[in-house]
Amino acid sequence: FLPHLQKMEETYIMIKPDGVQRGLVGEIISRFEKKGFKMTGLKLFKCPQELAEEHYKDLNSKPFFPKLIGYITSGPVVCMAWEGDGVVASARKLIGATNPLQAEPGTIRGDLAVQTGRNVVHGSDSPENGKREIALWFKEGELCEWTPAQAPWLL
Ligand code: RTP
Repeated sequence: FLPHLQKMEETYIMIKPDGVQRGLVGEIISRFEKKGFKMTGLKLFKCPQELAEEHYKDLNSKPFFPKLIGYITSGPVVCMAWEGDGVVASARKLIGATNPLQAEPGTIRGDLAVQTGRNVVHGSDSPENGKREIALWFKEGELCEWTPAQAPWLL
């Protein structure tokens, strides 16, 4: 068992087009940085229809699916990979409930969003989906392995 070679838990976080359009990119990234997680991938990206459909394939029978795909492909998104202890569940807490009306103040959606259909950010719902989504949205060579100089809890 070599703990330093164990891959940390990782999650895919995406700032949706409304977050980009409203100038919330810095604010949202800042919340994950301040929490103490490590960013390993970051890009601004115009999502093709097929990728949006693949990402949300579990929802493809829902009535809101076409609207959701239209929303996600309506403008650039910010794709991110983040790493850390319990990062999947913790990021979901920072993000808050799917419906911003139910999201607690202090969460990203609780503070910055109003409608479910414009809820500014996505976060993977399990470590397996974290891996799947990072592989889906990033190409090889786009992710960056690095060691923070002063954050021993990340090592
Ligand atoms: P996400 O995947 O974006 O992090 O959201 P989530 O897990 O909190 O919610 P999920 O149920 O997976 O839904 C994915 C996204 O679909 C949109 N949605 N619209 N009734 C509606 O109009 C409706 N329900 C869901 C939201 O953008 C939601 O985040």
